[in-house]
Amino acid sequence: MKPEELEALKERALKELSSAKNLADLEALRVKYLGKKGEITQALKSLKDLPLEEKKTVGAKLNELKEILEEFYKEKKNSLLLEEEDREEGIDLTLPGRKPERGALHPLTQTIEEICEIFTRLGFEVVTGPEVESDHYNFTALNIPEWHPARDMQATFYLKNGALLRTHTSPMQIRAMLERTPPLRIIAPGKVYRCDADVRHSPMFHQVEGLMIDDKTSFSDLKGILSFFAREIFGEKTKVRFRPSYFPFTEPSVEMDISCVICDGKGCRVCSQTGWLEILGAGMVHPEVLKAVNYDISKWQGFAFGLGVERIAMIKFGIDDIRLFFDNHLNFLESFK
Ligand code: 2NM
Repeated sequence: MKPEELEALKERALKELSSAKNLADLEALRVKYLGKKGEITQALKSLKDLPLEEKKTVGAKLNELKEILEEFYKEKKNSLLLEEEDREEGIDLTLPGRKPERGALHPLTQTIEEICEIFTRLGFEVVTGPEVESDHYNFTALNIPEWHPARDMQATFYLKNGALLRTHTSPMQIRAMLERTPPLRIIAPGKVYRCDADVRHSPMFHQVEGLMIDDKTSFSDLKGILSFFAREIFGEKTKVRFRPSYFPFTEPSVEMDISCVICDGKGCRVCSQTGWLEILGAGMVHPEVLKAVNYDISKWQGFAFGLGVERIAMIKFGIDDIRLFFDNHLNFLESFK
C-alpha cells in the first residue's frame, strides 16, 4: 500500500465514522475497517508479501492508523450512547434552542414615552396623579364654572360619593402647582374618562398635558417649544400653524396644526383636503387658574398645552380606527415590535 493510498484510506474511514448516525451504522463501519475481514486487517495481512524495508514503514503506518481509528471509534460510540440515552428520556440536546418570544410595548405606551422623552430633554419633569378626582381639581380650579357644558352628566362619569373620573389630565397639574413653587416645568401623562363611545371616541383615552411657569414665560416660548416638539415627533420637515381657539383655563388660547404627514400639505382624504392636521390645544395659563393655586399673578405667568395620545399615535403610525388600540388583537399589537 502506497503512502497516498494509506492517507486516502485514513480520510475516508474518519469521515464515514464521524457521520455515523446511530450505533448500528457505527458497528457496520467497525466491521468494514477494523473487523476480521476489514480493510485495515486485510492490509496488515498483505504486509507479508512486501519487501522487508516497506514491510517496516507501511506496517508502522498501518498500526498507527489502526490505533487512531480504534480511538475515534470508541469516542464516537460513547457520544452515540449518550445521545441514545437522551432520546429515551425525551431530551435531544442537539436540537437548536428555542428563542424566547419578544413582547412589545403597546403603541400608546410607546407614544407616551416618546412625548415625555422629548419634553424631559427640555427640562420638564413627569408627574402623575389619581384617576378618581374631586370636582374642585377637575373643574373649579381650572376656571370651569358651574354652568359649563363640560360639567354636564353626559360628559363626566360621576361616582356615588360625588367624586368623578378625571375628564382631562389638568388636575394633576393643579396638584403639582400646589406642591411646588414656581418656576416649574411639568408634563402629566395619563388615562382620562369621558362618557361617550362611538367609532371615533373611546370612554377611556390618554392625554399628555404640559405646563411651564416662570417670571417671563411668553407666548413665544409656547410657539417655540411646541414647534420643536412637532418636529421632534413628526420629523424636521413638519410645518406648524397656530389658530385662535378657546379653553376656559387659558387666555389667549390656540390650536396647533401640523402639515399633513400623508400628503405633505397638498390635501388628501386624511386631512379633509386642508393640508393640515390638528394635534394639540394650548394657551397662556388663565390668571384665574394661577389664583386658584395661590400664585402671585404679578410675578408668575406661563403656558399650558394638552394633546390626545390616541390621535398622535394614529397620525404617527397611520392607524384609521381608534378601537384598534383597545381590541388587543395580537396581529395588531405584534406589528409594533
Ligand atoms: C389643553 C389646552 C390648553 C391645560 C391647562 C392646564 C393648567 F392646569 F395649567 F391650567 N393644564 N392643561 C391646557 C391648556 C390643556 O388641552 C387641550
